Amino acid sequence: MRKLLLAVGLSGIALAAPKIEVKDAWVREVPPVSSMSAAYMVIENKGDQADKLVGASTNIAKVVELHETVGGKMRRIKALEIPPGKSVELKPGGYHLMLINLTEKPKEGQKVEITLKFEKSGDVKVQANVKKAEGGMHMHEGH
Ligand SMILES: [Cu+2]
Repeated sequence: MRKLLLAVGLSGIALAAPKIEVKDAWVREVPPVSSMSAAYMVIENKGDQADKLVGASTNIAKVVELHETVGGKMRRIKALEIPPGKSVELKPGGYHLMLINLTEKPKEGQKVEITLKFEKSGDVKVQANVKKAEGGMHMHEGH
């Protein structure tokens, strides 16, 4: 009986895992005077266990923060949960990655490398296309 329980327990651990896939990643083109930009994407968890986005880095900015926009204002969040079987969209007016202290200004047509850090899945690298976005964003609120 004890052996059976152990086997069931182990297979349960082996099966429950997040499976992260990222698509449609893009970075906002910004005017040369801007020191900040933002990155957006769709993060899908095809696994059967939740994961959390806990941080990110990029080759064009010194600091990347996770932000959410609430009532037109941005605020920093520590982590973004990606539930199993669900997609979480990072988009203008919602969740986004804030690229702070740009070392290079993203230009339309360029590709930017972003490394996402997940609590369970570890590092996930994505290539983001730089695009022009319509409308302004409240770049400096909350900073
Ligand atoms: Cu922000």
